[in-house]
Amino acid sequence: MAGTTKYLRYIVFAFVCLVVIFFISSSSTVPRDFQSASDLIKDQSSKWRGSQADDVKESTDAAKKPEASTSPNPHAGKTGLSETAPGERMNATFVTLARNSDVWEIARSIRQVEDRFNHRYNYDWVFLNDQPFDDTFKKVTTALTSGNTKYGEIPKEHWSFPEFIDQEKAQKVREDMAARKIIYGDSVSYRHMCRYESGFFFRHPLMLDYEWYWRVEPSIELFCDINYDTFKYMADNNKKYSFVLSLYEYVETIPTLWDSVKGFMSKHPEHIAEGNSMAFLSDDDGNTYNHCHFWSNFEIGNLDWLRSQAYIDYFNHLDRDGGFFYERWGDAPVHSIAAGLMLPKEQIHFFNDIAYYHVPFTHCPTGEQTRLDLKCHCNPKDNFDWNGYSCTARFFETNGMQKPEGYEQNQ
Ligand SMILES: Nc1nc2c(ncn2[C@@H]2O[C@H](COP(=O)(O)OP(=O)(O)OP(=O)(O)O)[C@@H](O)[C@H]2O)c(=O)[nH]1
Ligand SMILES: [Mg+2]
Repeated sequence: MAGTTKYLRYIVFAFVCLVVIFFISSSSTVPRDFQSASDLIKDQSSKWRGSQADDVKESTDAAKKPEASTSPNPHAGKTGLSETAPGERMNATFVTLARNSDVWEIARSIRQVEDRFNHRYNYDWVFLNDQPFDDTFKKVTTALTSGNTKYGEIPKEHWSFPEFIDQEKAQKVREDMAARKIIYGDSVSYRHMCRYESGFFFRHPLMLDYEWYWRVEPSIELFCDINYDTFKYMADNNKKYSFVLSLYEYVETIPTLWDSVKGFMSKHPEHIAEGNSMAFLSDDDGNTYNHCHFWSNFEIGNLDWLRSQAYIDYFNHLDRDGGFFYERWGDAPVHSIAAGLMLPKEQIHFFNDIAYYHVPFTHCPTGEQTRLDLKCHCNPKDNFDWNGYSCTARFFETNGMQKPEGYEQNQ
């Protein structure tokens, strides 16, 4: 009898267990056919998905949640969680000239470029330096970029005094400029940098693989989403050079630059384009320079144009005249004058929709609807375009372009 009671107890206990298991499994929302935790996360997120257009935002949100990250890979999310833009890619790269000590400043720039644009396009990034890049620089920048990174050392002959430069004369200029407190006036490296950006970066072996470049400097900011391929825009619209900010050059740094340009124009009239932007550069049809230039810390441009015979002849002529060392010619006026004279004016593009900051100037798109559509976070009051020191109004006039809606309030 005692044995029967024991068996009965076992049967009742087993029955209660079965009832409990049944209730747990029928009230659970965990679908049994999921393969892994990531399937489960995907399913949960799809319940919140309203439309396809939300995909980018959603995956970004998921990336921010620590519980959604199951991978110990320090580069996790590099490509996996962002929506890649469909379509072909151009033969293009970002390019940055930097020192190892610029690492944290360039890190900020890269993060902004990736967040606002490149996480969808994954273009490559070429870094150039007159010294070897160190491991920290390479590690940090590779982790932040979504495309391939390449690191190049600049050949010595592109970062040193050419033999025709009189060293003593150059040194006296630096001392004089230091006494006159001209910014970077006493710096040798700044002069090598300006000359390199003017005449050599596009000829670096790593750059020879590409047709298009986008120059990025340390500590810049991008304030709006860029939802289209800017390189493809340039190609499709037959553009060769572009800018976001323009201004007047500091005249003390280029007293004889225009004389050298005039020498080039008379030696090589075949390189001067019909329908060029002389009216942007000069108020007296080329007799004098008005100092207007496109600010070259931002540039999207065509490398084949910079590698053309016309541009190389232009650079060599200027270089021989020695103003990179006997004055302090900047690559911004050098590039701008080249684009202004050797390209038909329609081939220079103003990117109103690329909102940009490099100390101390901001380009914030004129037009409220543009700023809202592109999720911009710049203050329109900071926009420099219609300020008296900007040359952008002149660019619009030269090109017969209508100034954007709302520009008057911005002056
Ligand atoms: N490798 C290397 N890069 C340099 C050197 N000097 C400047 N650069 C880089 O060249 C670019 C322009 O230099 P900047 O110091 O930003 O010059 P700038 O924009 O006229 O002046 P800032 O207002 O100080 O930004 C930046 O990308 C720098 O990182 C140098 O001596 N070596
Ligand atoms: Mg800079």
